[in-house]
Amino acid sequence: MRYLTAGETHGPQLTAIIEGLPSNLPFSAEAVNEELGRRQKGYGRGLRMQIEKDTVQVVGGIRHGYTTGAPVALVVENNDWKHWTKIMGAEPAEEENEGKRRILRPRPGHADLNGGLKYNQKDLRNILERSSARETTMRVAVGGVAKQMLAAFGIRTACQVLRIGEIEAERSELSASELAAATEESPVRVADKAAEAQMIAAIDAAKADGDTLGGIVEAVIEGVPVGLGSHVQWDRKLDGKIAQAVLSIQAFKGVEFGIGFEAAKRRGSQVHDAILYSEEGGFRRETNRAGGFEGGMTTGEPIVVRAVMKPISTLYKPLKSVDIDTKEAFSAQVERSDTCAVPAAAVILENVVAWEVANAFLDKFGGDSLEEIAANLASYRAQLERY
Ligand code: EPS
Repeated sequence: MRYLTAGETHGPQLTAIIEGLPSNLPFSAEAVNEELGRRQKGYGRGLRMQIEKDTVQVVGGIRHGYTTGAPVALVVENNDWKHWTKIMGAEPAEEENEGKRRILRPRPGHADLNGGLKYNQKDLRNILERSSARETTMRVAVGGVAKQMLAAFGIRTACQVLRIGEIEAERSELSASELAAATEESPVRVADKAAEAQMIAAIDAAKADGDTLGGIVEAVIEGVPVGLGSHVQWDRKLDGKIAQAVLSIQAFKGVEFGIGFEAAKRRGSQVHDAILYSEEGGFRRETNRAGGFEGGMTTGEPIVVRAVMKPISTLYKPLKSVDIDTKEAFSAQVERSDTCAVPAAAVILENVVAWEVANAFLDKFGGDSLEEIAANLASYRAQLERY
């Protein structure tokens, strides 16, 4: 499967086309909207989230609640567009609007300067409109479809925030469905109430200082069969594919699986997961420090992916920058933005990983219809039992 997204943050709409979904997959727009709503929540967002009420429109590939096998096309309209029609319209600019809201002072940390140089744009709006994390709306819409496919095969996903700035939350070891329930009502998407209050205070303090905060988020995927991905070729290793997808999320700077970077400090006996066997349960692991992967393949234990989001680069007290016209030193452009989007980042991570897992699932059990995939999965499970 593959998907593409299109659309600008202040354009009329965002669009995604998903190619390769099997037919007969139950599809609920409500379930996609739930994911979109989860992404919009979170303490620390700016005014934009009060303008947008992200709702998906299905404009291809679904009929009467099921996929047909045709490309699925999804649209989310930007409510903010009505304020930007003159500035962002596709038609030639009217004379009085020419150059209006031109952005000339690139924000350090954003795509502004590199993009302006690369695409030879003297209005950096032509870069920031597309590099904006508004695009993650469609990653989540696409993930919302992937999650429905995974759910049809008993695979569940969840996420949590583990750190915002200096404040660390205690990592919850709950199962995916319990974790989803425990974090859903938290404004910072943590199960740890003490950390929640401290995180909110840290966001308030950063906002008062005109500054921003990043953090660490985690996604958990449970019920994944052993053997998704492969050790035989570098680009078939599923942990590698997930890492690439995760680092493609706006502002994400690092990724780890299981105990991750902690493995560098420990001896091997404290890193690897002992193998156990029982008649009823087959093979399993005593621990899951590997985060569900060995040799680029799933072990059958939950996939545990963590990622670092850097603080948002649009600062109300901006860093030094240079005007691209005059080359004079100036403060960077101040644009309306968020203080902290880490709770939303957790939802984005969960959905981006869900897509990669759904894709690997189809690679292994591929078929054109849900029934064909179910038959392939059943035959693989029977093979595992005979092993
Ligand atoms: C973003 C800047 C802000 C965020 C936006 C991402 O938008 P605006 O400039 O319109 O206030 O709110 O995030 C979203 C719109 C969203 O849906 O998450 C940026 O520069 O990346």
